Amino acid sequence: MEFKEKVALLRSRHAALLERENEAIEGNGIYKRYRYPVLTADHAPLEWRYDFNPDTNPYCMERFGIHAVFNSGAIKLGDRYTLMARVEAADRKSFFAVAESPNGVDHFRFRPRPVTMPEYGEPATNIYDMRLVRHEDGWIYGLFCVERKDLSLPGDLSAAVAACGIARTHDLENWERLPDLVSGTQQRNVVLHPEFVNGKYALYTRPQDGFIETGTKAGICWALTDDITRAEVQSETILNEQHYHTIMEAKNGEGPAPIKTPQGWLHLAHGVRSCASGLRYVLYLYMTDLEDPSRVTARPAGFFMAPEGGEYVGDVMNVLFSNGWIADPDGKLFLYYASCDSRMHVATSTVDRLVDYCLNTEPDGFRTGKTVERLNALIDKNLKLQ
Ligand code: M1P
Repeated sequence: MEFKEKVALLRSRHAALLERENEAIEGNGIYKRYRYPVLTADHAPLEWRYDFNPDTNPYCMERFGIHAVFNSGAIKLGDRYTLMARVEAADRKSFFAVAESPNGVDHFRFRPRPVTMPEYGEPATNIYDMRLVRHEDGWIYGLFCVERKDLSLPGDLSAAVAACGIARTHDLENWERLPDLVSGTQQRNVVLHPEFVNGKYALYTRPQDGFIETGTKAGICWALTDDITRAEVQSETILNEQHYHTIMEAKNGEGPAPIKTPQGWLHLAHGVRSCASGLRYVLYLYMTDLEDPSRVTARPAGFFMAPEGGEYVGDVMNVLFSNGWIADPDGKLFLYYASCDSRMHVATSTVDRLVDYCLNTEPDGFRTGKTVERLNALIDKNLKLQ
């Protein structure tokens, strides 16, 4: 095939993927999944992957491997549903790239270039999992994980340190990098609360004793900081803790920033447990008090979403992870989640439905007998209707 024909074929296949309409799948009444992922490595612009000069790339081969697109922050910018995707190159390095859609469920298209995130301090080995927050101070913040080699263990090639990077912007294009969060422990999954609390910036943190294990302060924590330009965790209180024989036995982490509802703050998080096939990541919801967001008011038992079908398969099997959702003014909710650190999906629902789910799902009783009691209560209720 001639070079020109090869390019034409690549372009038509890529256009067909970007133009493909998505289809909602009826589910459990709580949310609808969609047939196709909304963003994959194949959605990356062809100019990122090919050298289209026949003199320097006569075989028309890929010159830059894009491996995966996952764990995306989300925000509505004007009328565009906008994702801050974690794009992983074939060399395993992640970077951020913005993709936008007119309707939130398909036609996502990357902006022409990835984000060039300014460095802070020792340049990062890897950056990922941005949480986008429109804060009441007027800025859009991006909080993300910054990974650097653990220099205290020079003999261990995989030893790393995780910290929270902080940057702010108005357009997702031009970023002001602020100092990393100062914390006595490693941190991942740090999220900025969208409002001031007692005049301070409020953070959901996830302290960890090591790069993978969370250790002693086991759970999602709450911390206040006076100045986001010199953010520091001075004290952390546990907000949503891990628990034996639950979906968050091994660890958990806040998802995107919570959504304000009349009934309280609605939170999405991930829970992790160990099993024979490794770590299993599922999504769950909880709520906190409007006036005091450090107080949990609803804690539905179990997962809200777990991998299904093809979502089980990918780079890191058995993982659903979310760090982005968008609530429209009419209450429609777009929940963006990644499967297996490989690709991005959307599920739609409404804020009202998710609040209803939280307020009408009993908390975990931590014993099998309590689970059977819950089930019998529902059966009794239904039998009374007959
Ligand atoms: O591989 C699953 C996830 O593992 C980490 O999440 P956590 O810190 O909660 O264990 C992150 O590396 C995340 O990006 C990844 O999806």
